Amino acid sequence: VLNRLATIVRSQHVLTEPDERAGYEIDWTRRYRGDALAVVRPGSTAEVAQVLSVCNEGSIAVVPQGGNTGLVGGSVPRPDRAAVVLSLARLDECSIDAQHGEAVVGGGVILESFQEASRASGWDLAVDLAARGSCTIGGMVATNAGGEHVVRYGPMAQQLIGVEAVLADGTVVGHVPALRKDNTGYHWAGILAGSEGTLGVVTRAHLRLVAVLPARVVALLGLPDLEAALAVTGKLRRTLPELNAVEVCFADGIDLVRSVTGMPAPLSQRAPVNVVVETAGDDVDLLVDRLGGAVAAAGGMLDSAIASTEADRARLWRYREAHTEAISTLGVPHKLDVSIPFDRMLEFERRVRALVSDAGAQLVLFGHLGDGNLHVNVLGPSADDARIDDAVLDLAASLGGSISAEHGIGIAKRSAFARTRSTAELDAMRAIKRALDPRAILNPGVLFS
Ligand code: FAD
Ligand code: 2HG
Ligand code: ZN
Repeated sequence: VLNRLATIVRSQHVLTEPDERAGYEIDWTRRYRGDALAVVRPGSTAEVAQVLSVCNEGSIAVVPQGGNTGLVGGSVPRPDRAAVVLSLARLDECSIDAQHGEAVVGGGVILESFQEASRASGWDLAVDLAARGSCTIGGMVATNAGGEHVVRYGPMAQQLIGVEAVLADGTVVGHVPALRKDNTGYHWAGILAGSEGTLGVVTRAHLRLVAVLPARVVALLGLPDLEAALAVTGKLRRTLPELNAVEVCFADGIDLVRSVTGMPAPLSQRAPVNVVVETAGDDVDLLVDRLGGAVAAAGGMLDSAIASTEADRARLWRYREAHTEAISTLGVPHKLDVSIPFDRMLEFERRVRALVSDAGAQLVLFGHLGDGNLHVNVLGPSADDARIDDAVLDLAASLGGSISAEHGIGIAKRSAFARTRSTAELDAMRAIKRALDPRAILNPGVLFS
């Protein structure tokens, strides 16, 4: 099989030596790891199709991998089943339609490279996240990535005009370029967004872009507690249509980021809760006035800082964006990305703190407050001890929340899947999986055991 794969992609793109494979076999968190039979790096949709056809014939498991920044263990082989890692990094072509604000982008294009190209032509992808230097457009489609601007523009699924993908047997589906309006049967983009590499390999995406907004303003608000932060968030959402992000982090998280980065304190006093707010529009002075006015009118702040230059904005964002990397310096975190209804958020915060403290573990909480999405990071329990994961996900589900807001199920959360999806829904999902991948070669073990 490896010889046949080498004929398709050329032998230099079939990596079999342990040191060549190593980086593809362990995930970003270092919690998940498995052996790859080989890493195969196709350079076109046709090559992906031929590779899958060969693997399907031999019932060989295939793990699609983009930037390997996923946080639920879905992008690396499972310990119980060796697999071919299909790296899509070479699918790096991109064409931008600067007149109409659309782009056809290869699945392996790195978000940051795409941002540079599209911004130079006056357009931007509405989804942005701190892993931008490594995550790929294909991975973002496959995980339906959320990120920092969901509050304004929605997640990746909402940016898709069309998707081209290769099914398990090598069949290519989806029209790319696609049409803005096309109601002819099932929408492949909708089916593939969030499918986590279990239904098809995303080879190209046709993206809807948004106009670059030349002016941006960021504020960091220091608040006494989460209740005050939620109250301010509601007021800002009502009064500022230009609201681009509403993110939250807590004093201990800021302390950790400061200890890792050496950054100074962001505000004159250490605030228990910190909210990062961004607005974007045409006129920076107007944005400063409007955000400043809205913050003053909202009240309840211990202190605040506002930034309009690029360097100052980046500095305020860093207190929030550096959380993930800073947490990893403390050990291998248990990452639980949950959505909570706004009216249960305070109860969730109180109970999750008690849960983690009772387990003798360390909690770092932060997230996308405007979307009701909290990132619960727990340090202490060993990587294979899932008790704290189960307890936190149970709590989220019992409050009407979701066990995954934006990172997906992967292998990390499959045992909790049934907590928020009915048996009928799971059966329907399995039926779709069986129809498109009858030999279960695509990312087996992800979503379903
Ligand atoms: P990978 O990690 O390679 O793969 C992720 C999943 O998609 C796997 O199941 C894989 O099999 C599948 N896959 C990858 N490429 C393809 C393809 N072409 N076709 C089919 N399946 C494929 N996520 C958010 O939603 N919001 C955030 O704000 C956010 N911030 C992050 C910040 C940091 C510092 C880090 C490390 C991660 C963050 N993430 C965030 C998680 C991660 O970046 C996203 O899930 C991202 O979309 C993964 O892209 P990737 O190319 O790295 O995919
Ligand atoms: C973010 O919002 C990412 O920064 C990562 O989704 C979350 O590290 C995490 O738990
Ligand atoms: Zn996030």
